[in-house]
Amino acid sequence: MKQVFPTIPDIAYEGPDSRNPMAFHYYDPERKIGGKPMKDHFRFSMAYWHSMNGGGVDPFGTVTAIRPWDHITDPMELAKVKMQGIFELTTKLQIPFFCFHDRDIAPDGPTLRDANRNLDEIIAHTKDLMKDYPTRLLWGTARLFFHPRYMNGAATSPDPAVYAYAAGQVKKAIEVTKELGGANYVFWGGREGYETLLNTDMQRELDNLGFFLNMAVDYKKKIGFDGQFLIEPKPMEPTKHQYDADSGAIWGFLQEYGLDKDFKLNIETNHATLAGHTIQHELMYARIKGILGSVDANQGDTLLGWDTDQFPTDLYVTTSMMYEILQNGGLHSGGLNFDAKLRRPSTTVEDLAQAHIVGMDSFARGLMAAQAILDDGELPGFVEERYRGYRSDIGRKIADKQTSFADLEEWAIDRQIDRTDSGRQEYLESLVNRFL
Ligand code: XLS
Ligand code: NI
Ligand code: NI
Repeated sequence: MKQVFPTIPDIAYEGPDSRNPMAFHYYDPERKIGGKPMKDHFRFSMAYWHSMNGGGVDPFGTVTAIRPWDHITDPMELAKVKMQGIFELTTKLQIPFFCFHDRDIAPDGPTLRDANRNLDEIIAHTKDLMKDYPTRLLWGTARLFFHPRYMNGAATSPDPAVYAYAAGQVKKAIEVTKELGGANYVFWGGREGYETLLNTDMQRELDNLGFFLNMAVDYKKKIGFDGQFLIEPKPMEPTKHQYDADSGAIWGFLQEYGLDKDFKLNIETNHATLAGHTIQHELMYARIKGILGSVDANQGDTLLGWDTDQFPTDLYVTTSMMYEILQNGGLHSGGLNFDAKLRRPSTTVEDLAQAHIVGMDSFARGLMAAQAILDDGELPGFVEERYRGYRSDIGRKIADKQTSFADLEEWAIDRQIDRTDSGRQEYLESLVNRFL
């Protein structure tokens, strides 16, 4: 088979002293950290939409990227070459998974039937590629935000015709995800929110969304798709407000609509930033509620207020992420999907490979640091000790819920209760820095 990226070599681990930009310096797939090979901690994935499409487009300018398929004009041929491209590039980079939206990978059509026919042709091609390459599907999803029909939302559209179309589109996307052996299926509510409350019936939109997701669960069970359903929080962009704003908002929503057993979360670093949280906050919240499913790994820019989807390079952030993921016992069916794109002036396929390399190396360093912090034990021990009061006496009663306002008042009324122990934040920050 003719290669799509003939200039990209197979990328291997060469160690921290190597100056080869086409090698891993920290990511050593088989090396065991905490008793588990690095590759199993991460389950890295490449995002089709950023790496094969996109190409540097922003609201002010068109494509800048130079790609081997630039001369191809036939949409089906183009789709097939790009699909081979992602299989080839992931294999060379030792990335075991990819992710896609239905309309990323195959041309749309005037009706859903036409679009489905195009999709089927590409799915057949993808199944053939799976025989030649080791790459597998981490998750599929439906693009419910691009076409003009979705300008007012999909499952929260005021127009039932759009709602019906979206249901049909998601049904098909779940089917093809199952056909490709996808480990998960993602719902990102790209326009499930509002631009203004002046025209919005919020209760109806939330109910419609809850029903939509319940129908998806029914259909998943009906066809026997055993992948994990995931919802991806994001507070805004493209709309002013999205209902799946953050982990906490989704947890409440899932419980109200009886969906909490059927969904976990796909948490994205830059979306946490937009929600005014750290990514560690979002991961920790999901972890303690038992709904940490998968991660869209990228990073934002603190000086830019939008979803810049940059490749992750911040070691402090990757360390905090792996600290949560390790305490979650790993990502299970999930993985670390590079939902990340090159900066507009980074135009070459070498840039694309090197962006993934630095992302993988950054997570390798984050993993090693996080495991060392856990092994050292002082940081988790500090947190444990901070709450020691709840192990005995009145604290024990509170922890066991064996008390009342009257009891607590009686206990407290004649004591002089003053400030508590120091939180020691600065010392703990120095402690973390020791492991970076
Ligand atoms: C956009 C989202 C999107 C989802 C998949 O901000 O991150 O790419 O991951 O629909
Ligand atoms: Ni994402
Ligand atoms: Ni995003």
